Amino acid sequence: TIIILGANGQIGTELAQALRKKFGSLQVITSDIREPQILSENEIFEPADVLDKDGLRSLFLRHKPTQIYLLAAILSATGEQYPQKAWDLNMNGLLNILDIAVELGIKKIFWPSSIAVFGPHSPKKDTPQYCIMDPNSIYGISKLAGERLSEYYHNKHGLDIRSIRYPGIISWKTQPGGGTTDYAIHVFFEAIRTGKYECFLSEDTALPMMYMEDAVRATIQLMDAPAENLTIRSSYNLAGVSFTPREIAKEIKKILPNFEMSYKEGDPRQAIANSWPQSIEDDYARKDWNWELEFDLEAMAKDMINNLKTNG
Ligand code: VAH
Repeated sequence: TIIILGANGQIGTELAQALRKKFGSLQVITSDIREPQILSENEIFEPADVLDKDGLRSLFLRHKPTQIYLLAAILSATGEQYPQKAWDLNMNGLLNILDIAVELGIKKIFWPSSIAVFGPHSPKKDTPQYCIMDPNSIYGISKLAGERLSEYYHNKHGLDIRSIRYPGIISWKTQPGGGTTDYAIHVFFEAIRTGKYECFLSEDTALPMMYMEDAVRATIQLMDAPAENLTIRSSYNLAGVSFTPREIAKEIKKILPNFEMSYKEGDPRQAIANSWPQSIEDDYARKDWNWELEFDLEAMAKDMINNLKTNG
């Protein structure tokens, strides 16, 4: 079986659906500190706190998972409000899983990193896999430390842990919680709901993003890849598609001509965004596990708006 921790979040919700489809509902156990809003027949949920090591161990002993996805985390903007809590959850949650995975011999682990591992001295454009990394948000610092730990556990204990440095992820099924890239989702919801949006990032702030369908497909593809093909056990860069608020507004206007975007200055998320790359390179993911992006900005905007109109 597979256990997804932090399964009620933006990525967990859709990854759980995809994994249930691939392996069958009874093979996928979702877990979170909050109860899920809806649980369909045949879906198994177990409450768990990733900071409760004994609780995790007994959950794993009961279900004997072969794969674990650890998605419980505090994102960049919330992390700046509660740095201690973010460090504690992001670090100790990961350490608990790494230790129990080694102890119980769990076959494969997935843990997400982020482009937030880069910082002001990293190259801003086409940021390579290996370069100076000086993250200055507590979220980025915790992700970089987590990457080092993952590689360490792989080298030292042979743990098969796999990871992606996700760009900002855009989706319509579940709202994100507390990130800097959240504007690129809110803008769609507000465009449909009110026809306008006040953006908390400036119009020229370019950031790497990715549509959820691509993000889920990448995750499953990486988890399916033969271990011997993987040359990176810290975390793989994934480029996605880079754009600015101005560019996304223009794309939305093509479909919703009356849409209007305005900009609010002085939001603390701007400083976080300024410290991140504008675009990144993903040659290792392409080479090691044949990664290929499907959704560009235009395809993403079309699909978001269609889905929000019909299902939102
Ligand atoms: C955040 N969405 O904004 C996350 C993220 C690349 C960004 O990891 O905090």
